[in-house]
Amino acid sequence: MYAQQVKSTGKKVVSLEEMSPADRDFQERINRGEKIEPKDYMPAAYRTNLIRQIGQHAHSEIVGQLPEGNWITRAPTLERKANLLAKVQDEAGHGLYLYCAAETLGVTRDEMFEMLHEGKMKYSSIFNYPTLTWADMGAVGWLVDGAAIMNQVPLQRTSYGPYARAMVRICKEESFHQRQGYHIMIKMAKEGTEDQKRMAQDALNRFWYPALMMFGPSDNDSVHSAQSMAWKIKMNTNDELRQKFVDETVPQAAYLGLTIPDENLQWNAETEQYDYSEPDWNEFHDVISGNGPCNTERLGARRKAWDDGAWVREAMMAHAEKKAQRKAALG
Ligand code: BYC
Repeated sequence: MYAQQVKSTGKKVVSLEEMSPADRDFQERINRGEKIEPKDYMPAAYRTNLIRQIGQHAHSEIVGQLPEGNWITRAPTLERKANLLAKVQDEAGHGLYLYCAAETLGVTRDEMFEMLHEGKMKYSSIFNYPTLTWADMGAVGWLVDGAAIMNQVPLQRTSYGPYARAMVRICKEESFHQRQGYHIMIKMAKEGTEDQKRMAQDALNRFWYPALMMFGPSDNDSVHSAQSMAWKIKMNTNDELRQKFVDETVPQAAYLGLTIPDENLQWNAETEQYDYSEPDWNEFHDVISGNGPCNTERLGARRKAWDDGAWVREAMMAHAEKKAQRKAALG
């Protein structure tokens, strides 16, 4: 289904001496911490790489609505329903800010949707896992939004102005998302019945490794990290952020009285970090190649939404055209 899998770009990061004068000026601006704005000069590969990352990020937000949307009608209380509804709406908003940021680079939203629907652009692997119980809404908020924040807070300092600014608001909202998820976990794992505790542990068992995979392949296998970090499109490596996530999440699991499903997890006094088991990278490759548990369903839902919305897009275009004609006729 996905045309692109993890593969090497085969390109090395070019040194300042090897760059053209324009590219050197550009790199020096980045090194000084200046923001790059849409009309500024940028190397073609910087533009392409940003469209790839921002576009995939936008798709992740939109596809990310699906596993949670599934639970809105089944939330246990009116308050939980309102919170979940607000979270899912926020994710639509995040997608829109990000599509707008990508559009400033010269790609249209229709083109990005087409690439998503044709499997030429990815979305986060995490959304190809099913949400089986209400406890999964807790685990998704706690772990998935927790991982998203860990990755996105540094992106507020990314070199491309429109992307950095979009991330500021997104991060504020993600923080609410993480807390609503953790609160569900507190209710179920600490204050709930035995059945609810079991459900919370089961959700943690199923979402732990997929959450670790959200940070991308290990640094040795990351195709884009070196260049993206030189351009400050990425501020940290995949492994750095994954480690930070583990270190912050382990005490949270302990507070909940839940066990992280990793026998090798232990504090390392020397590195002052937790040692942990890596996710199954074969599974990661399967999922991003289109063979995860829900890939067909998720992409099918997005394609259907696009097709079902065709009449709305046509009606809006016809209305805009009529309005323009009327304005022209009035002189
Ligand atoms: N899933 O060279 P690498 C969220 C791909 S959700 C799928 O390390 P990069 C949220 C990667 O695209 C989180 N594919 O890549 C929404 C590349 O393939 P292509 C979304 C993945 O870009 C709703 C290949 O593997 N967040 O926010 O340097 C509710 C090689 O990887 C994944 C963002 O998108 C994956 N997990 O690093 C709740 C943040 N990992 O493109 C939460 C912005 C890797 O060459 N993005 N791949 O075909 C990033 O920070 C980076 O793009 C990544 C990957 C860290 C994700």
